[in-house]
Amino acid sequence: MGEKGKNARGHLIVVEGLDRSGKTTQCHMLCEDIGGLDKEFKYIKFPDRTTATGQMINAYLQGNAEQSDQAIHLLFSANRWEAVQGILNDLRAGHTVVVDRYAFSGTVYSAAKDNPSMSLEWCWNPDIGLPKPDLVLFLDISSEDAAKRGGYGEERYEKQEMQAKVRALFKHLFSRLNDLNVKTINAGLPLQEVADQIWQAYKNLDEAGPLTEDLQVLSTLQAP
Ligand code: NYM
Ligand code: MG
Repeated sequence: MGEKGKNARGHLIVVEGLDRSGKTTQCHMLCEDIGGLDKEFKYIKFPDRTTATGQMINAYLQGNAEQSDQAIHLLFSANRWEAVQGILNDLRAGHTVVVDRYAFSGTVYSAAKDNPSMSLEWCWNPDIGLPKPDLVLFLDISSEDAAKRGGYGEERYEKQEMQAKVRALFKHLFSRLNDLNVKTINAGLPLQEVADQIWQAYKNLDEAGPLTEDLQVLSTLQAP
């Protein structure tokens, strides 16, 4: 086990959750452990604030620019689409790609705005066709417990009421993606316990053997 055939691709692993759920810390711990196995990995965080779209997104999140709900939604999606070729190259080179937020955040944060012209389907559609993760780790925490962690910050969306909606929408969205491999982890547990559960989920994936089939893509939501 763990022996990679020449054409084996790497795993695409996405970590999702509310603000203050511990995603970034856990991504770093996971990457460190993957590196410890002498495996190549790549860490990507969305939004990637360094690109042209990312700078527009950053200005919006920090309250320094206005955008319509639709325009900012599509910018977040474009910020992922412009990274796709790089992700595919890494996966095909056999590297594990760990992604901090993805299309799932993209859909639920926008849908939580309750804009009547932006249904959940509308929000999901621009991300159809993106590489489909082999594993989604949903770091689940209540908005109350997340708020206790030093409080939410100053960025747009970092309000408890919004976060509570986002959490409910994450659960609803995952229920409409039955063929997605989602593992929900109680992110209210101590840091190391969360990390241990994430590591177990990663090991299960890794020990299932090398991946030779090509990657699938995200497709339409199933009926509620
Ligand atoms: N966010 C993130 C969205 O609204 N749509 C998206 O597509 C993505 C990837 O951006 N509050 C929101 C969620 C966060 C904010 O992310 C910035 P982070 O991980 O806090 O830097
Ligand atoms: Mg944040």
